[in-house]
Parts: sequence; C-alpha cells; structure tokens
Amino acid sequence: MAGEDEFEDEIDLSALDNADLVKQMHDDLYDGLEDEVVEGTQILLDRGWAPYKVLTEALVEGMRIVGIDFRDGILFVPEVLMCARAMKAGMSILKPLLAESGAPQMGKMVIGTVKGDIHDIGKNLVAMMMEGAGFEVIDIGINNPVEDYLSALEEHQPDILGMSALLTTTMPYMKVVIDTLKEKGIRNDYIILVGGAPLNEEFADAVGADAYCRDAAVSVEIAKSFMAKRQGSLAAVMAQAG
Ligand code: B1M
Repeated sequence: MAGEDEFEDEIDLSALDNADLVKQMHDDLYDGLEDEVVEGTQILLDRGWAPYKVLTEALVEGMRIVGIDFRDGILFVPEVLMCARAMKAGMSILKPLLAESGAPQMGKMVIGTVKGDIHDIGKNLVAMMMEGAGFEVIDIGINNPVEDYLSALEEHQPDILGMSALLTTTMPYMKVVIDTLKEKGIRNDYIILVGGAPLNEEFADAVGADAYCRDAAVSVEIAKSFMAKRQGSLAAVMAQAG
C-alpha cells in the first residue's frame, strides 16, 4: 500500500543523534519541508542547544548549501522559495528565544532591504538578533526606494540605519541612499551599517557607510560599539556644556 510505504519512509527525527539530526535538517530545508524543519528546531532546543547554535548550525548552514545548488542551476526559484519558507518557519520558533535577553534598551535601528531586492532572510536574522541584544528595531521590509528609508528615518528617529542587499546589481543602491542623506545634510545623524553576502568592507567604505557587517552576530557587536562611542561623545559634549 502506498500509504504504508510513505510511513515506512518517514524518519523519526527524535531518534537521531545531534549530528545526524542536523544533517537531516539540512536535507529537510533543502526539500522545503517546513514541518520537519520546525520539528528538528524544537528537538535541538529541547536537547539544550542554545537558540543561536541551532540557528547557525542547522538553519543558516542549510541555506548555505541551498545557495550552492541555486548558483549551479540545480535548484530553481520556486524550490528555493520553499526552502526560504522552511527556514522562516524554523526562525519563527527561535525568534522569541533570541529576543528574550532582557537586555536594557540599547538604541533604535531602522533596517530594510534596498530597492530591487526581495531577499529578506538575512535582514530578518539581523533584526532578530538586534532585538535580542536590546535594540528597538523597525523593519521596513524589502525593495525599499530611498523615499522609504527617508520617511522611516523621519518617523522613527533611529540611531542606526541598516541596509541589506544580496545581489551585486542592487548593492550599489546603498550609495544612492547614503548620497541622498548627504545631500539633505543628515548623513551624520545616523550610524549606517550595511550587510549582505556580496558586500565587503571595501564596498562599505566606498559607499560611505560606517561599517560592513558580515553576519547578524557581528552586526550586534558593531552596533553596540558604535552606540558606546556615540554615548561617549554625547557625554563629553554634555560635560563640556556644563
Ligand atoms: Co536569490 N540569489 N535570487 N533568492 N538567493 C542569491 C543571493 C545568489 C547568491 C544565489 C546564487 O547564485 N548562488 C544570487 C545572487 C548572485 C549575484 O548577485 N551575484 C541570487 C539570485 C541571482 C537571485 C535571482 C536574480 C534569481 C532569479 O530570479 N533568476 C532572484 C532575485 C530576486 C530579487 O531580489 N529581485 C532571487 C530570488 C531568490 C528567492 C526569492 C528565491 C529567495 C529569497 C527568499 C527570501 O529571502 N525571502 C532566494 C534565496 C533564498 C537566495 C539564497 C539561496 C540564500 C539567501 C539567504 O537567505 N541566505 C542566496 C545564496 C546565498 O546567499 N548563499 C541567493 C541566508 C542568510 C542567513 O544569509 O542573506 O547572506 P544572508 O544574510 C547574512 C549576512 O549576509 C548578513 O547577516 C545575515 C545573517 O547572518 N546580512 C546583514 C544580510 N543583510 C544584512 C544587513 C545588515 C547587516 C548584516 O544591516 C546592518
């Protein structure tokens, strides 16, 4: 019976040891199996894995493997969309845990993916980790023209502007945003952090950003150190004033 075969093929994730479970989760992510990725995420957490370890070793690594086959023309957009959905389902379990650090309010950040670009998994991760570190994060989503950044900055008055780009064709748009802020004389009102797989430090320098962030954890470290500097100079100005 087909039904019985299906059951026989099903893998009991909870019976796997950690290494095999993580490998199986990479496969399940690759196959876009949302429920299985969620189940695997929960099992690892129940076994005492830290949320960040589950995120990096099971989910992010799984998506890295997907990226290789996408690049090589083995996977196509509809399949990769299913992988992305599975990854997001796993991330939704981790989000409250990553955000529950109880850290004091560190500052405020507006973050969005630039115009022409709809990749949002990395940006979402950065937003999650920043929230976990005590930042208030306003996520303006994907495909943002400069006007969207400007209105979010005006409305929310953040300390930090974060921009994400995953395509070599969209990353130059970061310069359009930064140049517009310069033209308006408000560039130095914000710490500007940029990230995304095709970027590097040189690029961040070239477009006039304050820093390139390699991943979500590094983004948190860099944001904290800029905030400390900012608060230090503010304290110095206040001390001078009286
Ligand atoms: Co796209 N895609 N994609 N894709 N996609 C890439 C980026 C690509 C490298 C795949 C490949 O060829 N190997 C390639 C770009 C090539 C290039 O530009 N040189 C590519 C392409 C070509 C395309 C299309 C053009 C394909 C097509 O239509 N023919 C198309 C473009 C659509 C568009 O944006 N206009 C497209 C579409 C898609 C999907 C919709 C199917 C899907 C996106 C779903 C979604 O995001 N909701 C998708 C995916 C999933 C990928 C890959 C496989 C995975 C990206 C990802 O989520 N990584 C990707 C291959 C790859 O990157 N290896 C690929 C996991 C994530 C955790 O990492 O995003 O790097 P990442 O984020 C990291 C850091 O970069 C950093 O921190 C994050 C967390 O650690 N970071 C920041 C990111 N943003 C930051 C912002 C910050 C700080 C740090 O601000 C302060």
